[in-house]
Amino acid sequence: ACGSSGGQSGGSADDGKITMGFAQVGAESGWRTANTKSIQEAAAAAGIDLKFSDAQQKQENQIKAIRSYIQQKVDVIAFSPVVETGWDTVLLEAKRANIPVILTDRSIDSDDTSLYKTFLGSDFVEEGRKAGDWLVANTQGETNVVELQGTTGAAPAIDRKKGFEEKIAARPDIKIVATQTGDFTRSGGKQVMEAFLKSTPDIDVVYAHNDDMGLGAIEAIKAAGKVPGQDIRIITVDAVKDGMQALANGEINFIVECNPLLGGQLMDLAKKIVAGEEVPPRVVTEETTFTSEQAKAALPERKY
Ligand code: GZL
Repeated sequence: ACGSSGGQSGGSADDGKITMGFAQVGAESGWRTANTKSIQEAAAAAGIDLKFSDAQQKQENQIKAIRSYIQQKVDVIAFSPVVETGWDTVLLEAKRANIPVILTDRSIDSDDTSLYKTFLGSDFVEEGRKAGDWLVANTQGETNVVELQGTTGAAPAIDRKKGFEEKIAARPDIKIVATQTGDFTRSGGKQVMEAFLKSTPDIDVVYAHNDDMGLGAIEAIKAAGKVPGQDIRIITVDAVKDGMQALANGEINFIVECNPLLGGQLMDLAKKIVAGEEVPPRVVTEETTFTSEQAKAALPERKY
């Protein structure tokens, strides 16, 4: 609609369609590509004109993309903040341009909650708790854990660590003996695991903040002549197809699902916001966990 459709935004679409600017983190993992596919398909299905950018996991690229959407006077901006901090300035510019913002997947730690209309995504602390609960229930005695952290400063990395540590605190014999970021990528997970295998004796368990780093760790463990899933057990988060296949094969022992299919809910929220309707400030994604047996059963109809 010309001018501001629904009175809520600076939208300038001339055909009555809502225009959304989406600033994606990157294409670093299987989860991310599934998330992107969900958003693009849902926009098409909802008749929303989507402008999309890939920031290659760089915050400055996301900020540039958001600024360009403001210049283009889109009706609504949505993005997944690569890290929690450093967004207030650009989100204030969006607010002054009267363009509503939706956070998806990852959140920000700003005190000013007027900078965005809602945050649609998983509870990452709960995901870490689920991983910790499984380990507490499935290990006895001294257990040395090495942790492959997600991107430094990213909400899922901070919170998955927090939830996991909260649960293993109950067991002093479970210790994180080494921890480092693998930046959510397969190559990052492999490189860090190679270093851990050289520097850290007696590794019992890998806790990887996503499947892709866990899959990289598997390559390093095999190259070191050990059996992943047996000599060194592996817990990951996401439950993308490649991770679920490794879980079904017994190379990964437990996966906490992190659902990337946020596209449909995002478009519904965007339509409501542009129409000037109220939306909840927080929408938590539905998700579960998988053992090896459950992965075998779920794989055939897994969408991503
Ligand atoms: C979680 C998402 C994380 C995934 C990773 O919602 O932000 O980023 O767990 C992805 O696979 O890179």
